[in-house]
Amino acid sequence: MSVKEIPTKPFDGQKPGTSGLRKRVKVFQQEHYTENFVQSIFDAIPLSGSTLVVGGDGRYYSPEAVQIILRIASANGVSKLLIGKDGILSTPAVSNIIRKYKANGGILLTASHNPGGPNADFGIKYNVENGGPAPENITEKIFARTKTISSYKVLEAPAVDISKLGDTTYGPLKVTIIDSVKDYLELLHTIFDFKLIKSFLESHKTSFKVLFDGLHGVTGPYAKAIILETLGLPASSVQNCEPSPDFGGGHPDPNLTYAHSLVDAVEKGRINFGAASDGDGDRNMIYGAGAFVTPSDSVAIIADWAEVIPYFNKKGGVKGLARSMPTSAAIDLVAKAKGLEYFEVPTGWKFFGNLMDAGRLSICGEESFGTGSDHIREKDGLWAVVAWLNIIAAANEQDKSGKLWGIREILNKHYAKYGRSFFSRYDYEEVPSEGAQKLVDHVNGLIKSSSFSGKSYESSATGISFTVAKAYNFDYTDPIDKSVSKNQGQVVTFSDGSRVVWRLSGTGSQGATVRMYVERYVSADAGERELSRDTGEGLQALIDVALDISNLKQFLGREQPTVITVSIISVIPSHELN
Ligand code: G16
Repeated sequence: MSVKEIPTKPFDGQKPGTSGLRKRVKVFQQEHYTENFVQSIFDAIPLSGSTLVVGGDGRYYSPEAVQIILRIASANGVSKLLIGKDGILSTPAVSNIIRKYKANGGILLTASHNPGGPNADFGIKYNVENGGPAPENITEKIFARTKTISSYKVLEAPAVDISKLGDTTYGPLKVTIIDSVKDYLELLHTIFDFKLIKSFLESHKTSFKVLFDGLHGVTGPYAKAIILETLGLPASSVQNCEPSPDFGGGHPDPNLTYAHSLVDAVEKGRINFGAASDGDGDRNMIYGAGAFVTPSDSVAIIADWAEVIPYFNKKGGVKGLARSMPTSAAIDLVAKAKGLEYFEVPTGWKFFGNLMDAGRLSICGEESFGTGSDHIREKDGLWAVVAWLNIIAAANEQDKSGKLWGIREILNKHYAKYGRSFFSRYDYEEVPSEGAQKLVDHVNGLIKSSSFSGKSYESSATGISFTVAKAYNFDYTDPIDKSVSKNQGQVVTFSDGSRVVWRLSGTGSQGATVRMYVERYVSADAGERELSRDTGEGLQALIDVALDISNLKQFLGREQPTVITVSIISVIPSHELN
């Protein structure tokens, strides 16, 4: 076996986005394209002699990419690769394995919730030794290298069989093919009260139904191990749990638009507890019949109930809480009530890592269906699902009246205590980049204008008006390493405390995706009627005003968003759902 140096030329646009480099499969399949990016990782970070974890969501082009990494890693002096069987590892599983086996980092092959298949998306992400996504200073180094690369090194050798567990060598490189599920399952057992959850589910066999939808992503085998084998639920409690390279032709994004297989089944079967995860298993959606939990509420509720989750007690209690900037402030209220430190970081899980490593952050979340804790350094879809089951089981154990506690009861209790942040996100996917830039420029113009603050805007449909309080670009200084991230979203706040944010997504693979986030807080004393309004109703006036201020429809040429994240609460109490 010999090492060969292959000449190449830089490709434009190999800049990692919010979470890695994501492009169409056809882009990655170009000669030298994937090799250039992988070699740039090895050039940018000193990885000779290191141990790395490799795995991903099994999407189309993953097997080829694993072999490319094997060839380049061996030629660049990496000493060991831990590879998930068949190249499969969920994103949280990779984070756990990096930490558990003290690896130096990992390469994740995923475009997360983006669709897969020959005409869809692929992605490569580098994670560092704490198990989290590489921070910006490292992704910038990788990007800089992609712009100057002139050759890459490969080991000339036949492909490695990654379908068999065990050890092998590849030139000087040691390779271990590992079980994709085992370590992750062991981790969850150290976190949750599975005994309590199991006993609750057993004693409510007929009155509390559970359904998990894997959306044909990577979580299928993990979910079966947890929901069927560990919790003993019937096979009908999981669906779409066979991972497929094109996610069964679907869009593996757990929201109300793309996870309709879950929504339909939950509504049809009046399922009390439904949940879905995305392609690579780091996102989650919690949805019971008639009760959708916004991700912003979900993390706040998990934080509020944290003491029923054994992990946090073992760690001496919750240290601090955090959310990404566009996420609603629901979790801030929990932090204040509990006297905990809390943080607002830019969008991107990587921004939570330093705070966790410093022991200042235990639970955090993002409106983009990401929820997690410091048990690893990625968000964790199945962790959130089991956390909710743990909370529901504990709520039922605490209430001796015989009332059945489900998602809706937990939500209502939370709103009655903390008030409710009505929250919605409008996504305009794959719009022309020029239009998106015009919108950004226009809002920047308003931010700079001295007459913007104090100006009132009226929603013509409702007659309700909002007065601008503040307008700014969100900049962030990391409290630990003091690194600065500028222009992380444009924010307008109003005199009643409502807020609108515009941001360009960093995870799209084509054109631009504009996100508009709207939030309106209603305090607990507004009463049940106000607090249980449908989100559309609660937010319509603010949405009208946000569209008006940004001139969005005109700049993007879109009447309607591609996806709307809303929350709905029906009038059906969960004890009447069976
Ligand atoms: C990634 C990041 C998240 C971020 C999300 C959305 O998630 O890990 O932290 O919130 O993208 O980012 P954007 O709004 O820029 O599209 P994932 O699940 O795609 O890896």
